[in-house]
Amino acid sequence: PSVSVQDGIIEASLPSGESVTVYLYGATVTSWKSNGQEQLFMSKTAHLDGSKPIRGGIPLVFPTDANPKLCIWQVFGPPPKNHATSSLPQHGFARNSTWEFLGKSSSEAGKGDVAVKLDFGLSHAMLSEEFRKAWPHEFGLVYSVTLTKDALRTSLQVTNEGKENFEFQVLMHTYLAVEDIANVRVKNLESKTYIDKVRNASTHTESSPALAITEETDRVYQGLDPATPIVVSSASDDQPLFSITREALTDVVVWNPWIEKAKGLSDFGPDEAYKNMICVEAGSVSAWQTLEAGDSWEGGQSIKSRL
Ligand code: TA6
Repeated sequence: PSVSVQDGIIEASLPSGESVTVYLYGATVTSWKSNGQEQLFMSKTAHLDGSKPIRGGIPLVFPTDANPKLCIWQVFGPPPKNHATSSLPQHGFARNSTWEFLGKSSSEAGKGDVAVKLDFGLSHAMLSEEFRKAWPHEFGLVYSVTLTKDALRTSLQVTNEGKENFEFQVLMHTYLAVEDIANVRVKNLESKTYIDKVRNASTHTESSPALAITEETDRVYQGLDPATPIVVSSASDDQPLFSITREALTDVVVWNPWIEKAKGLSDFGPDEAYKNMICVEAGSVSAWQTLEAGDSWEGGQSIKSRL
């Protein structure tokens, strides 16, 4: 495998041609190419200069998914009293902080395949003054991005380096590239409970074995078995496009802004690009993970593409 580090951008590629690109800004995966194709969606008007979170790839949401300004707490239940995250920006600080590249390692991935793993770190001391004040807990994050021939894995290790417990949420806000959202179905959500953020955070049970996206969709599916793959498939030939398994993440958010919301997002472009993406986001967001002082937690996702 080869790895290059240039201007805060780390690129790794395998002899078989797959490649991944990660920006130190937010430790954001911005590109994953396999079978010669880009697998992740990136808005044409995304800010790649650190001026705002990157609209595409895999933004990392930590320590909270909620948006205190929109009083969205009712979606995930009221935070613990005077919760530290209530003055953070939407989706927390991880995706708009500059991480450090801890290094790379390659290993045998079995069947003669190799894997290349890129590690990124973020700690409390590295945060901006504003974020340090807003979230005063000593912590360490190690985010690992692992590329193999047929999968991309991202996993996050959270360590509480302080003297008190803290609560957190985590979400891997993955933008998957699709040719036409009208031809996309999401499988293995049937009979799962979800919170519908488009319908006033009401709770529903999924009735469809193959969910079609035909309007603005913003749903938090809860309590899923992480080992059961969420499959994004093509309706026309029922072929799987992506298969996502998780570890220790039991929620999955399905999001598509659709027409109006896409127009309303200044860094989502072109407007019609909602047709070329679907966010399937592995996370732990419907409750708060408590991490005791000195403890660590790890969770992640593995995405296979064009199986
Ligand atoms: O994960 C779904 C969601 O929270 C939506 O509610 C929408 O806000 C989307 O993420 C984009 O959020 P962002 O903060 O990246 O603009």
